Amino acid sequence: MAFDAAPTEDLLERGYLDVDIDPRLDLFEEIEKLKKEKNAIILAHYYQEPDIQDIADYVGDSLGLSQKAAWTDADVIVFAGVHFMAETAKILNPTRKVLLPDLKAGCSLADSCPAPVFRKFKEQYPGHIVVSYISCTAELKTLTDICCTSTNAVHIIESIPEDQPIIFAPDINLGKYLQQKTGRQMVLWHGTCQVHELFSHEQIVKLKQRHPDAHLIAHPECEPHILEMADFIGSTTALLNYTVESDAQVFIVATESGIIHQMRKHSPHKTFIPAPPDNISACNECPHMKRNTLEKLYVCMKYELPEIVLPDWIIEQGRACIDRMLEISARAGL
Ligand code: CIZ
Repeated sequence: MAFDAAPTEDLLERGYLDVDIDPRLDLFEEIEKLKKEKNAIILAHYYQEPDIQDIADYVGDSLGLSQKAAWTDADVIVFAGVHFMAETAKILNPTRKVLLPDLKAGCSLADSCPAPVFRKFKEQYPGHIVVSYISCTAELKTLTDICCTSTNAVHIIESIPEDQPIIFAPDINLGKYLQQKTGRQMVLWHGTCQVHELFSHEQIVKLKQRHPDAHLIAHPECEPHILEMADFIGSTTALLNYTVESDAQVFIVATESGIIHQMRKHSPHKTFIPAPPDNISACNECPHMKRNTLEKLYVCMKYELPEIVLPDWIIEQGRACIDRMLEISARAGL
């Protein structure tokens, strides 16, 4: 069999190149070689599998990843994350080639807010400005005034004059959390993330009984009844920092379980327990994030496919809301 033969499968149908890889290859070494050869940078989200996090040049949340994508001078940005994140990198740095190992790595939250439907929704609220969580499509960003991530969302809402009405999209749980934190009433779009809405209140209570000293740490995309129980609520970066700084030794982690890889690396002597999902769901892993594998990463870098290509109008009109977010974040020292 010829390994590494030129890709023949229909990329669009599969979402990735289907190539037989020589099993004798050390993919870590090969990927390092490709990075140098192509002047490529690998940006990986905290929810990626451990091998991908370990080979990445930068691992972080959407804010950090956007900042890196905007400022990099690499010729190729390899985005190990989901589709909207790679689109954001392309919008911020359109002259670079942006690759995503699997084009079908989507996002349930982004899918919950289709731009044409949102446009009609927005028309019902004249005079409102739109704040969108970065977990939305590039097209939705063209209908957005300011983007936010969970790291900077409170700062973004607080930067808006108090008498200015706001529509917040697409995550209803994050929206409710922000209303509570900032005291601002907002018109909320009813979208959710499939991972953060499956945690089981009952199972977490049982787990807390078994580990009475454990701290429950939760992402604000979780449902309010989970957040009410939490000892700490924050973005992935904030959760990671909390586990480093806290005196607690055991943490129940209510977000996608990929972040636990970094938590263990930063605090090898502490214990991290993924918050249990309901009885129907098998685990709290994002099926989209986990579509990317080390093999797909290697093939994608070798053939420089699949590539993120966006129409010029999306890049032009989608950029302003991300730039505003980055400006407000910089002012807040984030
Ligand atoms: O914005 C992100 O990166 C996500 C999905 C979570 C977080 O809080 O960092």
